[in-house]
Parts: sequence; C-alpha cells; structure tokens
Amino acid sequence: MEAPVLVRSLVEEGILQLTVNRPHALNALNQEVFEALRDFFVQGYKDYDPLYGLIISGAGDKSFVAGADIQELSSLKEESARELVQRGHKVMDLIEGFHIPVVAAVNGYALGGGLELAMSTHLKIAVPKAQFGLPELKLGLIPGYGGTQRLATYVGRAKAMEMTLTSAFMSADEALTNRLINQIVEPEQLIPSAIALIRKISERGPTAVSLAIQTINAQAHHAMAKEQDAFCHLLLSAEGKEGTTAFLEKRKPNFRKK
Ligand code: CO8
Repeated sequence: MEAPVLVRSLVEEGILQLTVNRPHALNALNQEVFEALRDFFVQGYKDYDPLYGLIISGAGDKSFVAGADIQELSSLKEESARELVQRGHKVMDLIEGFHIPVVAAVNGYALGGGLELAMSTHLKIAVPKAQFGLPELKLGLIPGYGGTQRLATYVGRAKAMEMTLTSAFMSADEALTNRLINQIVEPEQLIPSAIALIRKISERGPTAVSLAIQTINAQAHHAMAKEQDAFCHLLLSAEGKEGTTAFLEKRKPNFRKK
C-alpha cells in the first residue's frame, strides 16, 4: 500500500502531528495533499478527543514544503486552476481560523505555497537551516494561496514587496528578525518545542484561545467589532468567570472542569 501524502501521528495525548509526505518532490503540495488537508480540517480532527493542538511538518530533513507542485501546476487548464486556487485558499483559511493552535514545525524549505501554508498556522518554529521565500515570480507566477496578503502582515509591506518581487529567500535568522517566525531550535528540538508550546497554551481557557485566534486573524476593518463581541462573550461566560475569580482568589484557574 502506498504511504499517505498526509501522515497523522499522535505525538502526545491531545497533540497531533500532520506530516506532508512527498519527500521525492520536497513535499510539494498537489491536489491529493490539499484534499487530505481539507478532509482533516473539516471533519478528520473530530476523531481526536481531546485535541489541544496540531503540528504541521514536512517529511525528511530537507524541506517543510517547497511550494505547490510545479509539475501539476504546469498541466492545469483554466477551470481546474481556478478550482485549485479556491480550494487552496479554503484550506489556508480553515487552518488560520482553526479553533485550536496550529504550529508549523519548519524543518527546511518553506517556499511558495509552503510558506503560505506556514503563514496560515498560528505559530512557527524553524530549524537553523530553514529557508523562506515566495519564488513564484521566478516561475512567472504570483503567490496564489494568500501570500500576497499574509506576508505583509508578518514582515511589513516593504519587506514583503522586496521578497515577492526579487524571489529572494530568507534565512531562519532573518525570518526571526523580521517576525515571520517565533523560534529557531535545533532539529532534535523541533517537535519537542512545538509540543511544549501547545502544552502551555492548553492551560489557557480553550474558548479564549479559539476567540483570540479568530480575533487576531480577523480583517482589520471588522477586527475591532469582533474583539468587542469576543471580549463581552468571554467576560460573561463560565470560562471568563472562572479565570477572573481564580485570579482574585490567587489560585490556578480550572478551565476544563465539567
Ligand atoms: N514542485 C514539484 N517538484 C518539486 C518542487 C515543487 N515545488 N520543488 C522541488 N521539486 C522536486 C524537484 O523537481 C526534484 O525532483 P527530481 O529529483 O525528480 O528532479 C526534487 O524535488 C528535488 O529538488 P531539487 O533537485 O531542485 O533540489 P535542490 O536542492 O537542487 O533545490 C529548491 C531545492 C531550491 C527548493 C528547488 O527544488 C526549487 O527551487 N524548488 C521550487 C520552489 C518553488 O518555486 N516553489 C514555488 C512553487 S509555485 C507555488 O507554490 C504557487 C502557489 C500558488 C498555487 C496556485 C494553484 C493554482
């Protein structure tokens, strides 16, 4: 039987690693990977309970994801191209808006659609040799999975414009300095560091975590209204009451009591 293109492995109770598994193509995203991602984020995650967080990584030690599968792209006709772009956007949006933290464990190249995938996650940890870039212009294309919008939200418009127009890669050090990623760790610490981050977040109020993710990611023009709604909702909820009461009583909150 052929290995799945998206491998699921429970690395600890409640922490699931999704590994894009096409190492022969540096884990490039083809339609099959997108279908597997979409199936997981729409339905598949429900098979795991509890689920505190997800880690997305790439198979092997060379690449996280080296972009959309260029071979597949080159054979697309207009209708299927449009379908693929829309499906890709939907998957990135599902990841970005997911209700529990998604951490990208960047073990090598994160290029084109691979960087767009990483940018859709909530937190990014990379190994020192990781490289980041949107080299689509080298292919006569532009980023098609949200990169034209998301990159600037991390690194600012000037740097995003430069990276996109020149197709230059960023080293892990530069990516950290430019706020594209959260941490750099040695390869053997990549998954343990992602687990530690998710464990820490799992101690926070789960509804607050979900609403913080949604609010931080909301489009600027409606982010403020969303923030106000979310804040009021939480303040009046059992979770908000437990958190504020625990603070006043100088104890650790218990957000998960039934
Ligand atoms: N797609 C398909 N195959 C790939 C890809 C890719 N993105 N990247 C690498 N591969 C394959 C290579 O063809 C090669 O295969 P083979 O061994 O059969 O020749 C194998 O992976 C190893 O790659 P290299 O030999 O090139 O390895 P190097 O170490 O020499 O170079 C690089 C590594 C620098 C990462 C190089 O492989 C590279 O430049 N890859 C392409 C990176 C790129 O341009 N990514 C952007 C793709 S376009 C995109 O992501 C658009 C997103 C929006 C899509 C909208 C959908 C409609």
